[in-house]
Amino acid sequence: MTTVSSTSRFGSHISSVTLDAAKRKAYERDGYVNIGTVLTRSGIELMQSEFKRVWEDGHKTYDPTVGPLQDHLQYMPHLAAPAAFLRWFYFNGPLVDVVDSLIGPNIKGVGSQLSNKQKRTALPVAWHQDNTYGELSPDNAISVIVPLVDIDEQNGCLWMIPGSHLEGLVPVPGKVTDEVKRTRGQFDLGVDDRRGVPLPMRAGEAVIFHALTLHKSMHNHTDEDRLCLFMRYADADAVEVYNDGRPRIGKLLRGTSRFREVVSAELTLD
Ligand SMILES: O=C(O)CCC(=O)C(=O)O
Repeated sequence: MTTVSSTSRFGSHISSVTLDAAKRKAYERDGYVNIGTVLTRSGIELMQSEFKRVWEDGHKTYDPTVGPLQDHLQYMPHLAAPAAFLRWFYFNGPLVDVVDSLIGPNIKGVGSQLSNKQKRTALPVAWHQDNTYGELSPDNAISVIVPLVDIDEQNGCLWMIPGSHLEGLVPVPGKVTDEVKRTRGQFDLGVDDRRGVPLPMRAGEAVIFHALTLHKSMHNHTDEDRLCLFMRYADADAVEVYNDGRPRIGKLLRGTSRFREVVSAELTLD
């Protein structure tokens, strides 16, 4: 069992989470589990305001004709000055201990995004595994989504296929190059839609899911933007399969790495 608490300057904005035996079992069985509330009300509000500021800054040249991967996902700019809580939460927040207890003790941050499924958008994100895009090895990386508003089927919550992480990587029809991501962005993996279950969540909760868990999200039919944080953590030695096995560069959050470039990555970021 892992219990997390914080006495940092952001302590009043986060909630302790416990990965008890039941949640661990659910994660191992289903490939995902809602671990409960990680942001307090004040934390949600602070995060929403940082999210919106960074989002607006990054979308000055917003192009609604691009695919959903560009339309509603924006790489989280760790370096963005006005996003101190966002950055702290990703690097030092309660999720790091949870990940540590599942894949630790050596962990790095390997990607983070702001996910804004904008009001009345007609752009779903198709079934995929997070290892579909940018495959990492070992394949035990953990993705986390924290909604900053309540999410359900009306505004485009996640859908999951329980147990799909046990079935391996679904082959994609072609190489996932940056150009493919930019132009088509998504693949039809031939997934049986009937296996999917919706995952409604309350603002401030966190769902963790495995790199091989099939998931998707549908339209936002409401008049409010659907804001979620997306964060991904991996073993500190994880390498990029699609890139000749080179190490994925990301900030070392726990333990050590055999790759010097990981040990020295983003050292100045708190
Ligand atoms: O934000 C969403 O709706 C889905 C995001 C997602 O599936 C992902 O980033 O892997």
